[in-house]
Amino acid sequence: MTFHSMWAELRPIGRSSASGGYRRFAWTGADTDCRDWFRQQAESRGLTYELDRNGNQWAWLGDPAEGDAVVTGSHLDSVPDGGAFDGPLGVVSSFAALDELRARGVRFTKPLAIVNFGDEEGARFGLACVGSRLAAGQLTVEQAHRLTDADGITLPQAMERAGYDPAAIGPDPERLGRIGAFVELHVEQGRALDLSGDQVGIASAIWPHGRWRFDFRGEANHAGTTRLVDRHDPMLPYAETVLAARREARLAGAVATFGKIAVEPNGVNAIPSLVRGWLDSRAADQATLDTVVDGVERAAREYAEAQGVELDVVRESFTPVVEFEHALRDELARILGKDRDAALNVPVLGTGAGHDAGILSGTVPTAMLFVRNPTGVSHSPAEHATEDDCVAGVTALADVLEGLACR
Ligand code: HGY
Ligand code: MN
Ligand code: MN
Ligand code: MN
Repeated sequence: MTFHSMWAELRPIGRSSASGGYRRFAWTGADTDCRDWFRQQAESRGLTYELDRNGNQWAWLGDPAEGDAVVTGSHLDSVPDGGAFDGPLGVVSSFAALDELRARGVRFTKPLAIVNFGDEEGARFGLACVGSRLAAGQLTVEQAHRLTDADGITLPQAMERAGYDPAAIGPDPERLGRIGAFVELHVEQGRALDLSGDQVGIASAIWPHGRWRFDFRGEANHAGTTRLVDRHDPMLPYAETVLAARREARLAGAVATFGKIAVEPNGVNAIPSLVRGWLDSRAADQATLDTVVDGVERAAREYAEAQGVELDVVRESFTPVVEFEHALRDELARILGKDRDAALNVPVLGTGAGHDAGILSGTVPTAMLFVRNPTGVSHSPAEHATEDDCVAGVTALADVLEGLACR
């Protein structure tokens, strides 16, 4: 099966006909359809299909018990109205790269696996990389059981409703211990490759990033009869805090986004009692990230006080900086740079986007390959990569897998 035909098969799953964006949220019907697609791709290639205790899917060539496996893959879930490439490009490219290696007639000297990590985006339960965090022991079972979606459904309930047994979720050190290297191919979520004119690049690091919830509690009242001077309207300090986040990020050379809001009672003619806003902030280093978030919180408290509004700030998730292991990263550069002049000019680039590879990097040697995204747009239906660049990514991934698993 070619990259193109696999892509055509997967593409319609969970896609909105209105926007062209995706709604592949963890343990929903669209997620289950993607998982069925993954299993069908695995079994049609004679790979050994496995579902691990945390709902991550694995397709094995060779015996995992041998250890030192070379693993590739990514995720199939999406953000609300997300793009087609973020996640799925890595999974489809993994199967296509395996097909290419088989066509080359290579002899594998190590076990090889393709993985689909569950719930990478955290769109439903609010925490990114749930499947890989559970496996790596970075999310406890108790924390996982407390994850709840907007309808009050917990993660275990959602897993059960989707036909998965949540009883066994938890750390999977034995499985991760069998992995010698994990390489994730991902569409670039930025324009570095477009600007450098390269089709494929290698990741150097993932910026530290986190999510903070700002709860502004005011006083519900009638929008038509309450004098301005008598109001304790939480929408005002929230709005001023959004502007403060942009200001702090710009000053620090970082990024900060209020992309999600919940208002109670959320009535056109009612002054809100509660405005809940989520801040996503990321910076090239920890000190800068701290400066931005502290600055936003300080400003928010001043604005809230000025309106007689209470404020609670809760850090909901955080991922420290990930410096990908230099040895594996340089091995990829050597493999990919073989046809280039001595100065390996395969671009090496940092990213502000989080990935399962970042979660695993504390446990397993990990590396990432990026495929050019001509506009850099991601987490949007407009996300795009040309088929030519995608196929170049498949070839690069096949080269890397051959270099790592067929020595
Ligand atoms: O949020 C992220 O950076 C990733 O796409 N989950
Ligand atoms: Mn994403
Ligand atoms: Mn992703
Ligand atoms: Mn009324």
